[in-house]
Amino acid sequence: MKKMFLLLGLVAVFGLSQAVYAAQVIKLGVVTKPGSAQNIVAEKFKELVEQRSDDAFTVKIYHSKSIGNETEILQQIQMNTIQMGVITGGPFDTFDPIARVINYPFLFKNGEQADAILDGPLGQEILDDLATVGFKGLCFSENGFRNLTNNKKSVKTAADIKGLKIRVMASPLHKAIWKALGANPTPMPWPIYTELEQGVIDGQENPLWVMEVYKFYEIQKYMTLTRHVYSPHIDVASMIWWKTLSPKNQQLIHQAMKDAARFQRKDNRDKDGARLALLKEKGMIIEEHPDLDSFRAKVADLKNMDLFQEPRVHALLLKIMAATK
Ligand code: EAX
Repeated sequence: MKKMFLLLGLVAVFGLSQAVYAAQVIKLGVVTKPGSAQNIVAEKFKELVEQRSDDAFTVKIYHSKSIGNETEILQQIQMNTIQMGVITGGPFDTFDPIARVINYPFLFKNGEQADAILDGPLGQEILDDLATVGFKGLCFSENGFRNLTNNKKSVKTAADIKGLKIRVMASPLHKAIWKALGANPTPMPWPIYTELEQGVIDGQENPLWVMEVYKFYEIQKYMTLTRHVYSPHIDVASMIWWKTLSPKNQQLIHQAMKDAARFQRKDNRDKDGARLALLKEKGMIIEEHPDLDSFRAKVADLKNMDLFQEPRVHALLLKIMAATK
């Protein structure tokens, strides 16, 4: 009899602990590897959500292309196969054209200006619009200002770009930018080390952290600080999943992602000086003061292209342009 009670007791305690401690798992996807900008956001988010929810939520981070490229991750978020993602702005283009507005060349002068717009009502218009394609847009973290690297020659003016085979993200806008600049743009999903190493492409463009974390200094000789596009990540959740959460949990998750984004943007910017020094030390030949006016002139007409003709997309672009003048 005594044994029986003990057994029942154990079952009760075990059962109870299961009920109390069965955390809801949030699957979050990033395409990049640990140390990358996206992963820093994801890891900070995980830490904050688990801590603030007393482990009611557990965040499982899928990284390093373990669940596909960025377009494929977004498709899985739409279907709620995974719940969240920290995804570079570029690939959102093909889901919702409003997203391409933030990737417009030479739009933001610096990170602080980008923060002011993206954290304000204009950024909110983009986040809200993503609901039409199945995403809850939470906030923006950053990849950063993108710079050109290549293995053929030192690029000082836009004329030097002519004929270079440059890998671009899966984004019609990015393709149009490099076509306008005179390159031969080749869309290709991340990562691209092998293609650069084998010379399938001459160059690529990304923020400084990428050259360090992905060791592009081993395979790309020249870099030009073009800063041609400020590249945010859009931090999103599956709308299907979002609607199942209580308002309290929505608030907890939203705030944790905003805090993670703020943490990461600062972290990324703080490290850029040291990165430039490191890339020089590793032997990259860096053009720090290219003739950016020559770049601006070649992309000046993009806003009149078909890509921006949808009225709401065009209107938002003009509003952001006016606000960043
Ligand atoms: O963060 O595809 C790209 O060029 C992105 O910037 C990449 O995810 C690195």
